[in-house]
Amino acid sequence: MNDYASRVLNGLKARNPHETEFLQAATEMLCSLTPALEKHPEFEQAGLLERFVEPERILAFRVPWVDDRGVTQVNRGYRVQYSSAIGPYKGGLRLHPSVNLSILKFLGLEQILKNSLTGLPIGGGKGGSDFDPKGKSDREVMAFCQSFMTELYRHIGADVDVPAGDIGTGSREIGYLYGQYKRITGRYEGVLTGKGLSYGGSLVRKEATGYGLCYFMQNMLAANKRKLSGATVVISGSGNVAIYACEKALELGAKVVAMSDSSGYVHDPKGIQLDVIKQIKEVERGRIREYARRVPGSDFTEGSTAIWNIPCDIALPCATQNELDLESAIALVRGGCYAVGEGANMPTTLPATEYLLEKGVLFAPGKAANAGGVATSALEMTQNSMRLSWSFCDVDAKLKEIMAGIFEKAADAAESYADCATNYVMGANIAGFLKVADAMMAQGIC
Ligand code: NDP
Ligand code: 2IT
Repeated sequence: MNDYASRVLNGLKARNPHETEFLQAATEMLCSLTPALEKHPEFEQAGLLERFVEPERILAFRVPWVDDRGVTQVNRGYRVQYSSAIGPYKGGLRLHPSVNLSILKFLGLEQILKNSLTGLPIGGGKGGSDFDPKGKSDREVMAFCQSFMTELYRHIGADVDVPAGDIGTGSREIGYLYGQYKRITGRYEGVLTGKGLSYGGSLVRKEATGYGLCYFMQNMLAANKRKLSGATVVISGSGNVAIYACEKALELGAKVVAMSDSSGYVHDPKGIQLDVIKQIKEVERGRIREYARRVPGSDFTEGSTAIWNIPCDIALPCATQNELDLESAIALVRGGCYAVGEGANMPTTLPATEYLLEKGVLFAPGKAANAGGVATSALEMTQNSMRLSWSFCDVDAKLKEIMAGIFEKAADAAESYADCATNYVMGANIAGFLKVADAMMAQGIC
């Protein structure tokens, strides 16, 4: 890391000593940027990095709602409006008991670079709450969403800040949030993405992150004389990203042998039956252990991290941050894994990422590989502005093209700046950063 980046990182550590996830994401980014910073000494003069790592605005608010027993509950709501250098703030809302500012700032920082890589005009933001939708009735979820939006509506807008889904926020939550926004403001506009198809949603948005991940992997594997077809794949998680990564991987001829949720994983050596997973997870909102009860020959193991002990060619972590640690990376390499694609945001710890790169495992970083979701959100915004709905085929073709473009940007930047032409971590960070940096330089100190 060069002196400038290291001073900025030390400043962040001093100011945010307890924000471990945020410091982890900032460390990875700042380490990667050294060769680009050396080429652009003018960035230091303009305090560009100091401004880049500091969110433009952080909103924190109380979210009171009444549960089914008539008891008042209070959650914390947040929106981190990180960067509007290249477009309106854009990024998801996470609903999970672990949500805090460290997590939302790490996600927001990643989102700036990810959104830049899509090539579309979207800035970076993230938000959410420590509310846990798990085990809540539809009415409780609606009460929470309406209360959350009753504060958030004044800070967002189709050209200001456009939230979407993330962990715990799916089409049900987006529907309730959208209804409340419309009711308060009287405006029918593309203020949220991931909407239902009957009220302004885009075809392919539901599938986009998982499909996009597989498109990215296809590009990366092809460039390195490998392919998805015929590969054995392990996917962690069984939510939106994992399910559609599995669907596309199967369509492309891979065999998926394991999936998980936060309670454990199922291993099905004959190949995961995706219709059973969809029934349990999307329809019944159940637990993955149920799969082993329904599919003979499969088994369930308590605890999700041991999923990486299953031998595979390709690993797709699609659950949450830091789910793949050094021990898991060692197990993957031992099991013959030659490629890892991050469907989740920052699922791989720094030591695990370093180890995988060192061992020559092809590594697709999340901010590049999972950008298909937000890219399709931007396509949803475009359709909303145009008052048009594109066909599944049209949106899917655009998604494919965007993912190929992201791979090319990451690969070109790796080739120009990194010691190793397949260091897509460095490539993605530099390519994403330079576009935003250019816009910030053009717009003066702000
Ligand atoms: P979902 O809520 O649909 O699914 C999350 C999945 O991950 C569930 O299987 C969940 O299990 C598991 N999980 C969540 N938290 C933990 C945890 N602490 N430990 C172990 N497992 C956990 O979320 P998404 O699929 O939308 O998101 C998954 C990841 O992908 C996140 O990192 C998200 O930021 C990222 N992402 C999402 C995009 C999107 O468009 N949705 C776009 C780009 C990235 P359980 O049900 O037991 O909690
Ligand atoms: O992490 C992500 O990119 C998302 N959760 C999707 C954000 C979006 O605005 O579609």
